This record gives sequence, C-alpha cells and structure tokens, in this order.
Amino acid sequence: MNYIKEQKEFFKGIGKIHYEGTESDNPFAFRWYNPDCIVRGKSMAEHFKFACAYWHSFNANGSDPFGGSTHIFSWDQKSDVIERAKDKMDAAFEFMSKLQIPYYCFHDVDLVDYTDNIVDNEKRLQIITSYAQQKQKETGIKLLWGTANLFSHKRYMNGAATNPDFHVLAHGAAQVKAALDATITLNGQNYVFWGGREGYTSLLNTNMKREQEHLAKFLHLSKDYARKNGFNGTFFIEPKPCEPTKHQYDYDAATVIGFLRQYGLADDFKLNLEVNHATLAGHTFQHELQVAADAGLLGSIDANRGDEQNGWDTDQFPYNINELTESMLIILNAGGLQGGGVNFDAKIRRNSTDTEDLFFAHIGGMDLFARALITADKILEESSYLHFRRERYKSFDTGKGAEFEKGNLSLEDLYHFATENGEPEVRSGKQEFLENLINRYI
Ligand code: XUL
Ligand code: CO
Repeated sequence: MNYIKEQKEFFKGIGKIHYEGTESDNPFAFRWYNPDCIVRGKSMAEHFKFACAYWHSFNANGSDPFGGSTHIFSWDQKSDVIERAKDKMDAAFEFMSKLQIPYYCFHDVDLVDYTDNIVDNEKRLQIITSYAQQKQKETGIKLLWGTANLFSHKRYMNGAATNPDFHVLAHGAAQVKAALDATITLNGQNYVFWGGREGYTSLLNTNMKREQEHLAKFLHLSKDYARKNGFNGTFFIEPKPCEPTKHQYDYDAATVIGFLRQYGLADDFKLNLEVNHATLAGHTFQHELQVAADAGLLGSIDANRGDEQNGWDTDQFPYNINELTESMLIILNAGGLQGGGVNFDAKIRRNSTDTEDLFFAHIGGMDLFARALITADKILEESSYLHFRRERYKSFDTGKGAEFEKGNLSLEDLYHFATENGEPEVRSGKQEFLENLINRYI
C-alpha cells in the first residue's frame, strides 16, 4: 500500500502481515487467517469483520492500579492536543493496514483527549472526525462501531443515564449526541452502549426502578436522534455484570434481552457480547452467545479472555481454541453475527513492552478465530454433531411429543401418557463423546 510508505512510520521494521499457512514458522505471518479463503460461501474477512479497539491498542499504556505507564508510545509525544491525536490516528491506521484489519472501534475520548468542557470536546471530536474520514478514504478501513465514554469522568461516578442527578444525565446525552454525529459522519456500521457505571454500589441510596426507566428513555432518545439523522445501523448493548460498578443493570445477555423487550427496544438494539464479561457473570461465552442467538439478537462480539485464577476483567487476547471452536459452532449455526464483527477488546500485558508485541497479540487472535472457524465448519459438515443433537430431541418430532410442541396437549393428556407408558428409558447425554469429537477436529 502506497499509503504506508508516504506517512511517517510508527511501527518501523514491520511490514504487511500475510497468510503463509501452517507450515510457516514466521511469527509475523498468519498461519490460519487467510482473508480471501471461502468458508460456507463467505470469505474469512466477511465472517469476522475483525476490528481493532482504539482504546486498548493506542491508549492503554500498561498502567494498572499499582503503577504508571510502561508502554512509551511514539505517537503520544507532541504537546498540541490535535497534533498528538493525528499522530495517534496515523499510527492506528498504519497498524491496521499492516495487519489487514478492516475495521476499528472507538470511544469519543480515545480519538482525542477530552477536558471538562463538553462544548470544547465536541469541537475536538469534529476536527479528529474529519481527519478520520480522510484516513478511512485512503486506506479503505471502516468504522465497525463508535461509542461514548460515559464512565471515566468524575461527573459519571454515579452513572450517566442512570445518575440520580438530571444535570449529569443531560451531560451524558450531550456526549452521546456528539459521538453519534461522529459515528454517522464516519459511516459507522453500529453504535455501542456499554453501561460501565449504569448500576449501583449500594441499594440504600438507589431507586433501581426509576434508574432503569431513565436508562430506557435515554436509549430511546439516542436511537430517535440517530435515526432522524440517517443512521441505519444497529445499536448494541454490551452486557457486563460488574466492574467498575458493584452491580450493573446490563448484567448478562438474558437480563439485557428482558430489558430490551420490556422497553420496546428490541427492534433497534442487539447484543455485543464480550468473552471476559460472560465469565465475570458466571457463564461461559458459549452460554451468552446461545442466549443471544436464540433471541435473534446476536449482533457482535468483543473478543478477549479472562484469567482462570482471578475474578476481574483482564481483557487478554484470545488463546483458548476449545472455547472459540465451540463459540464458532454457535455463531455458524445462528447464521453469523447480525451487523457486527469481532472487535479485539483486549490489551497486551503491562510487561509486553516491545512494539512488535501488539502485532503478535492480534496475529494470534485472528489466527485462533480462523482456526476455530475452519474446525467448526468441519464439525458441522463432516461429523455426527448436528445429527446427535437432533436425535436427542426426536421424541418431540412425532406422536404425542410433536402434539405437545404444537400446544395440543393438556396436563391431563401428559398424565395419561406417563401412566400408560411406564418408566422412560435411560438415555446418555454423551458429554465425553462430544468433547472427544471437538478435540478430534481441533
Ligand atoms: C469494558 C468494555 C468497554 C466496551 C466499550 O469492559 O468492554 O471497553 O467494550 O465501552
Ligand atoms: Co468490550
């Protein structure tokens, strides 16, 4: 790409990453991810719509609650706020171009630093949005989704849409309006709401019902504004049970689906599911995917993983092939993600301090998804997996079972069937057989 040569290079010495196949031992190559490879009638690039998370890759500097930054970014050096933001954007687009990542996602404050003044912030966002428009045109990289950060500023310590103070809620709305404008200008395909502080830390001071009604109104107003201004994409709610708030209203997929249906939002909103949020809620990622798929609301995913030995959101890059293969089975069976893609909401570790580490992280994640896709497709095409699952429910396919599903039986009918047919046969669930089957295809 000419674009890479003409710009100042931020990731020096690293060229474009290509597919070289599983025989390759080049750590700067894809071994599984081949964007043009067709699986089930769609290219891998289309299946995944991989996206880079601006906040983790270009802002998160390795700091943690116990220490400051360890990642020194060459794009974070200029004193002028707009020049610094443009450098960061040049670095981001260089990185995505080199990795063949076709999409990105951002919070407003990721693109350019914000102050306390919402009017100035909106101006800053507009300037950097114009620059992003130019970068998108030059590279062909697109915006998967935009969002507003309604959780970092101190005014949001008690929530934004669910804040007990209307004045704070209005500030949140102003920020969302500006972030929606930016998303629409950039042809963003979706818009995300993650309610990091929409919840409570103590019920003693919280009117939960009122707060949730405010959240629903806030989402309706945001949706109406975006639709009025030409946004045709999907809105996503991203469930998470806790962290930073003790209890968050968007706890998990089932909770969010109930909320969307209760407040008449399910036609415009779907779910953006994140692996580490699922595990924090006490579920597997597969569980969350299945719940959303069954409701017809599986929109997008934030790819990452947690740590099995601790209980917080470590946002590590994907690593577990079994988890992802089982996830791809669910996604393929659901007919794919509805409008969304695979956003790497993941960060390299505090002590991963080489420039190349960000490349290894994304190469690994993309390769793992590609391998999981190929494996899941084989399982569906070649194995007895689907057949086994269908057979397990075959007593509902004919006779009284089918009548029951159609709603033609009463409780007395079930009573008669039970008393006339004796004790049911013992039938194995065959879990170990199925686990072996998955591992055989991996
Ligand atoms: C936080 C998280 C967010 C959302 C976007 O856990 O996942 O970064 O993805 O606000
Ligand atoms: Co996320």
